[in-house]
Amino acid sequence: MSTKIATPRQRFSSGFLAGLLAGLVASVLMLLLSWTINGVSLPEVFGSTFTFITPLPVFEYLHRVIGVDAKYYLFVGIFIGQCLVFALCGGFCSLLAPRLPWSSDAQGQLRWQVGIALALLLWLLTGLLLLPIFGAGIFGASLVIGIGSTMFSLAIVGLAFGLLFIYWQNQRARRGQREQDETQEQQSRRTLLRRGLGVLGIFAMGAVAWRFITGSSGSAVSPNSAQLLKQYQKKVVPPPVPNYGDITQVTHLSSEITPNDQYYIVSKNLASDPNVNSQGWRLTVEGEVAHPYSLTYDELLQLPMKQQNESMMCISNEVGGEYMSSALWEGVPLADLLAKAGGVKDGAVKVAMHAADDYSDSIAIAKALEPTTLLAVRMNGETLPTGHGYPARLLVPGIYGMKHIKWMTRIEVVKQDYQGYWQVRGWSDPAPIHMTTRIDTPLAMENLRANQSTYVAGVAFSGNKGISEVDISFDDGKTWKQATLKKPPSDLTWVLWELAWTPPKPGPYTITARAIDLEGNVQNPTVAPPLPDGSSGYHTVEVQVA
Ligand SMILES: Nc1nc2c(c(=O)[nH]1)N[C@H]1C(S)=C(S)[C@@H](COP(=O)(O)O)O[C@H]1N2
Ligand SMILES: [Mo]
Repeated sequence: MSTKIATPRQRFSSGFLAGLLAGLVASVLMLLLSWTINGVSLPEVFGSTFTFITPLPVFEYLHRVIGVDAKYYLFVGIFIGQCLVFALCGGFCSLLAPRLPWSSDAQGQLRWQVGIALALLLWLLTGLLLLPIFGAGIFGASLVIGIGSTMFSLAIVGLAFGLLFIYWQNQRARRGQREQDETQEQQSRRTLLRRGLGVLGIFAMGAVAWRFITGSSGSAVSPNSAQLLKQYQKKVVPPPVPNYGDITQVTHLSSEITPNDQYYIVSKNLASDPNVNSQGWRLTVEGEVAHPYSLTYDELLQLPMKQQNESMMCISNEVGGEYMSSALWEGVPLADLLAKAGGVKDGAVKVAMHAADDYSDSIAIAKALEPTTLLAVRMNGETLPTGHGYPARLLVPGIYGMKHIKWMTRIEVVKQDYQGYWQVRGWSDPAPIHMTTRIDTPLAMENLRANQSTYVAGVAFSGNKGISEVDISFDDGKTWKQATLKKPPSDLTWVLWELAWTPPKPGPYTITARAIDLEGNVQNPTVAPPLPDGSSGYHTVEVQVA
């Protein structure tokens, strides 16, 4: 049976399968190009639009159910969708190509020129229609990677798809000719379909497994918030004097400084964070400044540096969650970079920051000029790692991680409001950190023994207001016991705390923790989800005492 005498339906489905396979290879190639040579990654472009148009309540629901890992599901969904679109292209090509007089050779095999024509068509459609519709401009003109890189990488991906498609389509047609037998043909088609779906399935399972491996640790917020709220006193005047002392570095208690390879990582990017080459990198300072300028990496490194201990927390961190870490940073004060431009002009209201992954955000001028707002180039004594924003990332103590822009390329002083990547998707713009206390040990559902001493320990973090007190309750907030604090390296970091505890009698216990900052503000017991302003409430851990 040749493709010539196959029914339209057979032609379509055989083209669909060849297209699915070629599309899978082309899509993987697209990711590889984006990782290696800054090629365009269509899943990023589509994903960014998807999160932009998703109504806030839907986003909020998905975020609550799936958490920060939602982006991996989104990526797998888009990736599979993209493969299916390639498959449809293959199907229609097989259906329509035989109508073109030049498309097949004497044996009824599709010529490779058809693959090139298909690639050209897809290239034009993507560059002139799809990318502009998805907000990336003609051939990615408004992406940081730019037109050239987008045109080039799309062309390679398109050609790979077109030629592989022709190859597999003809191979199938040839096999079909040999086999003649209709049932065998269908069997082989089914096998191919199974293989194709199998590969996609493995991808999907990989993503799901990923989620469970990296897993959310099952954080809990106090179930008795009503009672906690009733007796909540917002501010303690004067603020408590910190109860500093020696603490035991018990198992599971976070370390004061998080090693670079254990520091949490969050980015909007679905599959590929930018890999910036410092050689061609420039940092531009422009907008409402007297003298706009740009710096090379080496010039940036020559500027006076400041060391700063600071912890960070992601705005999507649940109370008790893992998206919180601490480091010793080194960088140039943003105020110095602005001063070098002759200062900001009158009427300027914000400093917007742009990054190599088309991420952007802004901070108020006053915040930009604070001495602790830095452009960091080193982390824990090492060159800033790629995942944390090499060559340079912003630090803005007191504000959620969202505004700690990584892979910085451009500082733009603006005289009108500026809403960043997550703000146009519904997240807070001022985004001040909500004070939080995490119980690191005991672990949830851990079995303890009555009359045997143990430790309750963890970290408390206020952003930039330090911690003056941490209190622990074993009776849902009726009474509190003061924990010992380890004197922190700065007021911008989390504070390690510890309380020795001997459970008096067997039974279930709920441990609740709260903190007070150096100004006397007490941690808010009101339970709130991360979206839109960041989570609040008290972390609780339930244990069994035997
Ligand atoms: N360029 C860029 N910067 C970014 C992001 C991003 O997606 N792109 N994500 C932000 C968010 S939401 C957080 S919480 C922090 C995380 O920084 P880390 O990965 O170094 O911990 O980076 C911020 N800076
Ligand atoms: Mo974040």
